[in-house]
Amino acid sequence: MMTVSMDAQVWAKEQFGSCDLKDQRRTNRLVGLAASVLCNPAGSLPEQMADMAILRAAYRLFARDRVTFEAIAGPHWELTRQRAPGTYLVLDDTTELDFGIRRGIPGMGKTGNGGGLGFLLHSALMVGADSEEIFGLAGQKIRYRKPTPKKENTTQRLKRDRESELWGQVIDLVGQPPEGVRWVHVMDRGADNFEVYCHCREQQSDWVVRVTQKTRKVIVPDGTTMALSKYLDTLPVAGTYDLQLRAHGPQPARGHQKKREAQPARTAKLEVRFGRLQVPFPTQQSPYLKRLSSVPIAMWVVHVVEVDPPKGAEPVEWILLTSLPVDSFEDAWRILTYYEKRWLIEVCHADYGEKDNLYRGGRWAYISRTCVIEAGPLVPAVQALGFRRKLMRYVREDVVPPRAQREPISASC
Ligand SMILES: [Mn+2]
Repeated sequence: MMTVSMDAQVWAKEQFGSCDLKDQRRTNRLVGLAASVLCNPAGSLPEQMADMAILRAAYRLFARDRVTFEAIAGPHWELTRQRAPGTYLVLDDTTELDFGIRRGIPGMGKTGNGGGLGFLLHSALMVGADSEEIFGLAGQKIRYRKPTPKKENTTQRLKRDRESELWGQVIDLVGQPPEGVRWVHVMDRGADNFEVYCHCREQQSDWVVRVTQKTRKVIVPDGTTMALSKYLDTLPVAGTYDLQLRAHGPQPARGHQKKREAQPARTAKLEVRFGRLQVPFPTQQSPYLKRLSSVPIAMWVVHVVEVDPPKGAEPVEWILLTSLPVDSFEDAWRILTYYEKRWLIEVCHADYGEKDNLYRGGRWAYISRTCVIEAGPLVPAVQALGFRRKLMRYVREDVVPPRAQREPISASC
């Protein structure tokens, strides 16, 4: 029989003790379950539960109608959002959880290139702006991918519900910051979408977003409209810095990341530029945009690009759009440090990936099939909360993930 430490029980009570599952006994069971999960966050559910009776009880709990993803994780999101005055980063990202095609779990959607079954999980992880402190998840949303219609025009596409709306939905779920608090949503290329900026504004939140299309049209300070790449060419160099890049093997294309050839380690010389611009209101509008006033949104752009990359190497380049004013190299530098924090959400999601074998462990076949099915979205919710501590340990013990190797070694302006 494994023992659950007092510390884990205190934590579990704080995070899950106020979950409204319409029966206090269910909440108590959930608290006990979460404490066990926390003691072995990397294990599968059968490994985390002390014995078969407790494991069966866990699956029975998950099978209840009232026990939903939101009901379990909601109080934790709420706790995360209660912050003292200051600036916090909200790192948003989507990951896929694949439960395998052979398990035949009904209600799941296609994952990967269509070869898996599972769902998309979009998470908002709240971290310190000037520290590596992790406060927890501020909101999450699950989406089951549906087949997209084969023949449709832009108008039809904008009318139906789209996967890209996940960003805005989670921004709305995280909501407006409390008095004296500033939230900066830090998002990757998947979020470079006018609707995302509108959601941030509606929630009185700031953003840093990596640009997808260099060719996107922008309105420059003198009022002319041009391609973003053209505008970047006109900006003066504000400063330079060196970046140590690790060697890496060949990487296949994944998500919105392109295929990469193997590269030896190198020191990249980077130039930093910044400027003001406006992103024009789209000509093709979704029903959501039609409700808003059709004015452009003023932002700043920070451009970092490697000069003289070695032959055959893809130059390092980041183009970031932000609502935060950038008037100096120091301001641009701060925006870069915000974007560099994204490795935290990537590690968080990689952790879910390991959970692919949630129900392996050899014993899951003993459990009634329905229970396993119902538990699908719930187990990751519980695991996610245990994850916060694991991540804090990574930070404390200085376990450096690949992305953090991109630390600047010197800067000048
Ligand atoms: Mn992403």
